[in-house]
Amino acid sequence: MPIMTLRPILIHPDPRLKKVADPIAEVSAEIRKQADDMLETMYDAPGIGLAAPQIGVLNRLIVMDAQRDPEAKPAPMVLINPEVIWESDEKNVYEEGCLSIPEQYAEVARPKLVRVRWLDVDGKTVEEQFDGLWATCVQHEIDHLNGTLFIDYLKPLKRQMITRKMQKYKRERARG
Ligand code: K2U
Ligand code: ZN
Repeated sequence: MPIMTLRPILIHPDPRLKKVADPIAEVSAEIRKQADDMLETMYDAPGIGLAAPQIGVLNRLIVMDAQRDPEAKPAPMVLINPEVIWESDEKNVYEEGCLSIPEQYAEVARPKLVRVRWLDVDGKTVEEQFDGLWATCVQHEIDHLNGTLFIDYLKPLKRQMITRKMQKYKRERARG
C-alpha cells in the first residue's frame, strides 16, 4: 500500500481556487502520487469529489467516488484532463456543498446527463456518460479546474453573504 498523505484543503476565498488549472502533459509517478493523496484527502473529509486546485495544485486532475452505499465497496475514479464532450438539455437541481466552502449549501441546476472524456492513470483515453449524483459531482469538479465554484451560480447577494461567512470562518480558524 503506497504511503498516502493527507493534503490541506484550501478554503474560499483563495486566489488559487479561481485560476484555470494547467493540463497534465504526462501521467508520471508524481501525478499518480497526487491522485492517491487526493483520494485519501477526499475520503477523510469526507467528500465524494475533490479537484487538484482544492489542495493548491493547479493541474487538471480530479478524483471522485459518488458511491454512497456503505455496504458496496468504494468506487474511486481518477480523471486526468477531463472534458465534457456532450451534455443533456434536461437539467437536474441538486443542493450542492463544497469542501472549500464548508457548511454552505445552495441549489444548483446542471445538465442531468454528461459525457466526459479523460486520461486514466495508465494514460488511456476513456469516455463515459454520467447521470444522477455522479453527473452533478463530475461537473462540480471540472468547474473547479476552471476556477468556478458552485456559489458562482448564485445571485450576487447570496454569494457575497457566503464569502463573508467564509472570511469570518478563516479569521477564527487562524486565531486557533
Ligand atoms: O468538490 C468538492 O468540494 C467536493 C464536493 C463534491 C460535490 C458537491 C456537490 C454535489 C456533488 C458533489 C462535496 O463537498 S463532497 C460532499 C458531498 C457528499 C455527498 C453529496 C454531496 C456533497
Ligand atoms: Zn467543491
